[in-house]
Order: sequence, then structure tokens, then C-alpha cells
Amino acid sequence: GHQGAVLWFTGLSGSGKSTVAGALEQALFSLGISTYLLDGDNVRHGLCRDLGFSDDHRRENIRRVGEVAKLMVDAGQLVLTAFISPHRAERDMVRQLLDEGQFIEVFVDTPLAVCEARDPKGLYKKARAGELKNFTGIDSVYESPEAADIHLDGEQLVTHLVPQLLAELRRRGII
Ligand code: GGZ
Repeated sequence: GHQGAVLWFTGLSGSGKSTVAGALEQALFSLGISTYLLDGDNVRHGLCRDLGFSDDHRRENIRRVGEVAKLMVDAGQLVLTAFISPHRAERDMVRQLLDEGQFIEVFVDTPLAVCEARDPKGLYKKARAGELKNFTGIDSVYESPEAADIHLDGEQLVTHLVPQLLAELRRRGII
């Protein structure tokens, strides 16, 4: 069995949040541990379809995701979330919603230049060209965690990062 908790991935667009969270989810599945991954793909098309990328809308996005994650943790789920979540205040707000030890902030620390070179969806290029406004890291803020529970080097391969995460989950008694 496992304890309900949220692994809250935060980082820039292109940092690897979704990739690492997805790979961790697969590894946990192989261990017989069920998880649920909340990310922009399943949230911004439904629950948060009315929200864009202004600071206020990002705040509301994170507030809603935090409340949903809390409900799922109350139901005993191990929840993974992959949102930029650029503001320290909202990440701390979600931490306050949960019990001590149930909120695990994971900083996927990938330099902006590396994210921009990866540019998997061509969004940095559009942002630099002024075709996409309020883009995180270009003309919208990203506040790096000062004391993340887990600090990942986003330039490492997932084959290195997943075992690191599994070890942290074991150490905390989550799995
Ligand atoms: C940042 C944007 C923007 C702007 C669209 N700024 O790399 P992606 O494409 O797949 O992930 C990004 C995603 C960010 O949504 P989140 O819900 O994680 O953001 S937040 O936590 O700040 O609410 C990116 C895409 O949406 N995207 N416009 N202006 N990312």
C-alpha cells in the first residue's frame, strides 16, 4: 500500500516536468502503485478551460488544481501534478491545504537556455517573436523554489531521475 500525497512538479515550459512525472508514473505502476497525473492536458481543456495565462488566471489554475489534488489525497491517491506553477505564493498555498508531509514540491531545475533550445512545441520561438504574450521566462515571471523538497537536475535523463524520485518516496514512507 501507499500513503496519499501530492508530488508537485514545478518548472519552466520544456523543463521536463511532464516527461519525468510520466516516467515516474510508469515505474510506480510496475510496482503495483496506482497514481493519478494532473497536467495541462487533462485540466486546461476541462476544469480550467475558462483560464488563460495572465498572472490572475495562473493563480486560479493552481488554486483549482490544489483543491482537486487535496480531494484525491483525502481519497488515498498518490497524485502527481505537472504545472509550471510559477508563483511561490500559490505553491505555498497548496502546501497549506495539505497535511505535513503530504505535499512534496519537486523542482525540475532546467536552465531557461536549455528549455529554449529544446522548444518542443515552438512556443519559445513564438514568444521571442512577440507572437505569444506572457510566456513564462520570457515576459512572465518564474519564481524558482528556494527550498524544494526534491531538487532535480532537469538536464539529467529520466532513467537517472526516476530512481532518485523512487528513493525519495521510500525515504518519506510514501511507498
Ligand atoms: C507558459 C504556456 C503559455 C504561456 C501556452 N506561458 O510546454 P507546454 O506548453 O506543454 O506547457 C506549457 C503550458 C503551461 O500551462 P500550466 O497550466 O502548467 O501553466 S501555469 O502553471 O502557469 O498555470 C506551454 C503552454 O501551457 N503555454 N501559453 N503564455 N506556458
